[in-house]
Amino acid sequence: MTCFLVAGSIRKRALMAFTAILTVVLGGGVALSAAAGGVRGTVHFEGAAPKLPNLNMNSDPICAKKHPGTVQAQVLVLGEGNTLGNIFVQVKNAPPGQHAPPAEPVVIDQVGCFYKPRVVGVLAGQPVLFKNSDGTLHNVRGQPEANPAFNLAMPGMIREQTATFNKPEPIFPIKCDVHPWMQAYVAVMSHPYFSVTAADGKFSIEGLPAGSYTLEAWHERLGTQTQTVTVPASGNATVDFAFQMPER
Ligand SMILES: [Cu+2]
Repeated sequence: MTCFLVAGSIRKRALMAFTAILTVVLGGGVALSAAAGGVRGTVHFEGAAPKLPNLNMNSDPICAKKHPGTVQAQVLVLGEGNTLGNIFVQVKNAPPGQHAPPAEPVVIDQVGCFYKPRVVGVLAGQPVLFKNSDGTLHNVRGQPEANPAFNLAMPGMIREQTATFNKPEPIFPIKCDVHPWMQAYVAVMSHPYFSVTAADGKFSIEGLPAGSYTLEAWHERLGTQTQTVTVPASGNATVDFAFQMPER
């Protein structure tokens, strides 16, 4: 009887394992055929790069001490060959679908009296964790429109604060009233088809079914551009963007 139970149990477990494998194989297959491609590209700055102003952080000696040399404004982040960082790239006509927000927060640290990273995208309902690695007073003030405005005080001893934005909305600024040069940007998205460029200018948006999409690239000062791209049934489409100084 015991043997029968054990044998039955083993058979049952084997069956469950087989079902699990089948689910993974079939599930993976479905996922692969439904979301075969993506969009990749590089963003450049065209023309003579403007000289960025030096920041004076003497109003807070803790900040100033973290930058022994000169420290420049971070409005324009350029890489080798004038690739452009902090570009928020998103699909404007995202394929339909519900996207549960990840429990894992998007982290914005306050380091050297700058926000790192400066530009982030977050899914609606996904937490944003603000860290204070500086040991000095910051406050994190945001005035989104669809979501409630907020102002998180972060004295030196408060290392972490969390904010969650439940409604999608276009990118909005976050500021620190203590250090006026501190600025970050948060986009609250309804879908995960977005990417932010690092200094190398590269972006990558994965998991898109084949089709035609409008891509929007945003920069805090250089404006917004759109391009249409066709994602093939398998593989990636490539789209590059080039930003210039706006005409005054
Ligand atoms: Cu601050």
